[in-house]
Amino acid sequence: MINLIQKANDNLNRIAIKSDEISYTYKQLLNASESVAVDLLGGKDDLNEQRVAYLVQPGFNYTAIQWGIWRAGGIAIPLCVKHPFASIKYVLDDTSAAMVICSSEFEDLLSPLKERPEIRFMSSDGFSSKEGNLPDIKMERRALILYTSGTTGNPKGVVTTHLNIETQITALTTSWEWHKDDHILNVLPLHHVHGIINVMSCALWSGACCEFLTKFSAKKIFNIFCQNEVNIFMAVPTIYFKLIAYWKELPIDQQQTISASLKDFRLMVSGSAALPISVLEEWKGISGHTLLERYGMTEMGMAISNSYRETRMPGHIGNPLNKVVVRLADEQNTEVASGSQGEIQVKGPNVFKEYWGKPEATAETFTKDGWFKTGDIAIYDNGYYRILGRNSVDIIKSGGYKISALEIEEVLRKHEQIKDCGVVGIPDDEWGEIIGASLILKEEDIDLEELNGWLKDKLPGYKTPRKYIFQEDLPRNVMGKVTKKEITKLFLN
Ligand code: MLC
Ligand code: AMP
Repeated sequence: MINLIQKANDNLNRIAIKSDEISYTYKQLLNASESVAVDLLGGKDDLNEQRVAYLVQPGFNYTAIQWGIWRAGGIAIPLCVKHPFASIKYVLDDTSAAMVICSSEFEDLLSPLKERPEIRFMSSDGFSSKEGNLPDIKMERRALILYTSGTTGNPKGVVTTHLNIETQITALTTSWEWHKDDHILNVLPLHHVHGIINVMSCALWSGACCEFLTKFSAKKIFNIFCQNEVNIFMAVPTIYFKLIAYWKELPIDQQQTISASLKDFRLMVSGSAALPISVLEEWKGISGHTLLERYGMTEMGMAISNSYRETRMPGHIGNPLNKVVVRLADEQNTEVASGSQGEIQVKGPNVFKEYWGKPEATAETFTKDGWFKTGDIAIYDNGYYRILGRNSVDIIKSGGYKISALEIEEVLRKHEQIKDCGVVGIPDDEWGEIIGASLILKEEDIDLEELNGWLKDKLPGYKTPRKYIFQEDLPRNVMGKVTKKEITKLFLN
């Protein structure tokens, strides 16, 4: 049996999940996930890695469905609750999903797919209590597909096995000393590793409680903190920025109440994007905590982390986690001399198996001797790794989401008034980067409100350009290649 699920038997009467103000025990989670598994199996012995996608808000049902898919032998594909139909359809087509589970709020969105005979639709509310025989799942089997943007246009499905996931979880539960009495608040989306692995699965592995807030709200987060149950929090830098901004506007007595609650936390973590030192310092002033910054990626979970007990070095990401081997390499994939900068390359049982259905892309992302090439450039500096940037200008990180400039350009070029375009990330204090698009128009004018409306059903909000400029032609180098840095400069002027 999958160890993460097996371990729940040690904690049957403890609270596993709190969502919508209801608490659920590990026993309820085991029972509910068994009912899901039996329904999905529908009399078969094993789903044998059939892909099962689910579109459900974070909470008890989400977790029961994910565990149910795993217990039935399927591969779980969490869909993003903020995605428009086109992005969801892309994932279902790319994975040839056999089943889709969705909650009633998303039924209308998915209704065009219901005519497809090859997909079985199930309601997330429709799992009646059932018991049955479940297959024995080997740890080497595929467990999860998460979609991530890369340097090629469309997002790729990152496949991890149960062993990859368990390694990713235990690296964090040991390093950050998770225990049964921990209580974490999840405010992150559950189609990415930050929410799924670092928050939810680490809590469940530890017999701890994971509380869910489905929609980000600084006010609600602080209200929950002030109930003095939560003792761990993890978020992207943008969320800390937003919490700081909200706190600053509060009357002094409320600020003091919040700060007093925060002081009792055991651990506060930031990751998914570079943590500005100004945010780290302001948060320390409010909470008394030096945020623990760590570094990871969908393809490998967390790889490098500052220490739980020792000094946390601002502006640095720390040292490799348990079982993760890290090196810095040059463009020929040769390890660089100590003190030089290079691409972070990683080996270990935490590293993913493959990009779904893309053997060439998988092969390209590993060196001949098996190192995973992250694309992130770093230096080893005074005993800690420090990120310097990325080796591609076409990857943007906004609000902790990884976004491909090329994917947005492909969509923009389909607009009838746009002849060409160049999309870049513009540095931004709140979002890390915001998306800027330089447009070359066929006609003289374009209605930007109309353009943004047109984009709405093609791209999720976080992939939508926030700033536009107009040019006669895109800046190019002597080889004719668009020079993105020149476009970025125009936005900064
Ligand atoms: C939203 N808005 C943006 C934006 N996203 N503006 C600029 N850039 C963006 N990226 C605007 C909207 O237009 C809207 O504006 C307002 O912000 C609120 O929009 P929303 O959609 O309701 O956003 P909100 O729910 O507040 O989301 C903000 C957030 C979210 C920070 C909570 O971006 C988020 O959950 N980020 C986390 C992503 C994550 O988990 N990444 C981990 C990947 S895994 P208006 O004007 O209408 O108010 C990974 C590996 C690792 O990276 O190491 O962890
Ligand atoms: P994703 O593909 O969404 O999993 O995002 C992974 C990317 O997020 C990494 O390749 C890094 O570029 C970035 N990232 C994650 N953590 C950090 C961090 N602490 N500092 C800087 N960048 C980070």
